[in-house]
Amino acid sequence: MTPVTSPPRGRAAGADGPPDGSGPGLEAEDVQAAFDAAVAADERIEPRDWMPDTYRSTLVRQIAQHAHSEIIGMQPEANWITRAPSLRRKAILMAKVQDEAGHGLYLYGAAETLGTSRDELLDKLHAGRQKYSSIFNYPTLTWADVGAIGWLVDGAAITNQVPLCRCSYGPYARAMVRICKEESFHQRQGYELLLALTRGTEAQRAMAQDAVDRWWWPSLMMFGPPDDESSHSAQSMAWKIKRHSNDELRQRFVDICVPQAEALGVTLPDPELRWNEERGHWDFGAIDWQEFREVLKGNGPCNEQRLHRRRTAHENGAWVREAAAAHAAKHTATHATGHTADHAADRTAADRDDRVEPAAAGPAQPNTAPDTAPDTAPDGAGAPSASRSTRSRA
Ligand code: FAQ
Repeated sequence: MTPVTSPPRGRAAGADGPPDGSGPGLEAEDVQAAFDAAVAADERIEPRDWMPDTYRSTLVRQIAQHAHSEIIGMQPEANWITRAPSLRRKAILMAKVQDEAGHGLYLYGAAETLGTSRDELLDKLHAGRQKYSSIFNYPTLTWADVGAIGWLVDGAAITNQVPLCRCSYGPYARAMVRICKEESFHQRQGYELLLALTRGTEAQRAMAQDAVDRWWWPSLMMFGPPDDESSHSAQSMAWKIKRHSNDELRQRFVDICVPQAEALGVTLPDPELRWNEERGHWDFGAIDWQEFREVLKGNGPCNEQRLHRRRTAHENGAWVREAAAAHAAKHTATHATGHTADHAADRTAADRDDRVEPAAAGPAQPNTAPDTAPDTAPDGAGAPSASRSTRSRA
């Protein structure tokens, strides 16, 4: 493991106190002040840094919901893998669905750095105690839905998630860099799929339009409730977990989609859509928030089916987890009883790749994406952040 060259924020150099900063080095006000200063200076909070309990729990809540969305989100599109119209489309769709599983893994890994386990989070999902995105409770009725999901759902996901590449919590921000790159590809494949349909036969054009009609409004709901009903936004924005409000991102998404819909040759199902010269944005009609609330309560068209399928997949996968655990135990025992030259070489290579110290209580970092990448993310809005080694610490 790469040695930590500077002490984690919130712990005095050389102090042996607990990682919450309450040890021999610093007073509670000092660690809070160090945390506040780091957030104000746009520095990253890392797993071993002191952080307020509510910051930690907010992150666990959001990252867990996000991770659950990625893996539940595999279901609607996986529904079409066996019926994809060509080998090329099937290969693309399989790769996309696999990517979503990967996103779930990065995100569960990021949540683990906060001291929670993947098992615990999955138990909460399966018990209905944690949410996943409302969007995945709608059915995929035709092949065109695969295109509409790529264009609109992945498009909304990117609009929401690119700013998360600059989230104040390091492991989440770094996971988002890679996720956003892949989501960009997903969005383009959806657009290209719809374009093929709108340039096709009359029946294909009608199928594309019908899919857009059904996915447009639920996609706008993905951004969350309106700002005046968003319980977490103000605090999450103060902590720089969220960088923009729900309504700001929703508006950004509408502005991006209107010209794309025109280029595609589809109509967005909103008679109130019109350009507002004064605001410099597209005005759009009222969202049915009652429908959103019903979906969140579990009454969407597919809530029951999605959770049932997830629980069944988890139960059916028990033997894989047991086999993996047995393999890991065997591997650990081999290491304990004597290093072969090969094992030692493997370890050295792995150590070189561990760029960031893991959480004191949690497993290793979810990915090794470079720390600087979030600030070069596609929204281009990020100021460069201080690197771990140059940052001044409490
Ligand atoms: N669905 O106070 P706020 C994807 C809940 S990934 C369900 O505004 P916050 C990739 C919210 O949790 C899509 N629940 O909350 C893909 C809270 O409930 P709680 C997922 C929602 O956290 C593509 C309550 O309402 N993306 O699509 C929703 O500040 C294709 C009050 O709301 C993320 O998770 C909703 N739409 O803002 C995969 C991105 N909206 O916890 C497969 C990260 C709100 O108090 C195929 N998350 N709620 O019980 C975020 O950016 C934020 O969490 C928001 C919500 C913006 C979603």
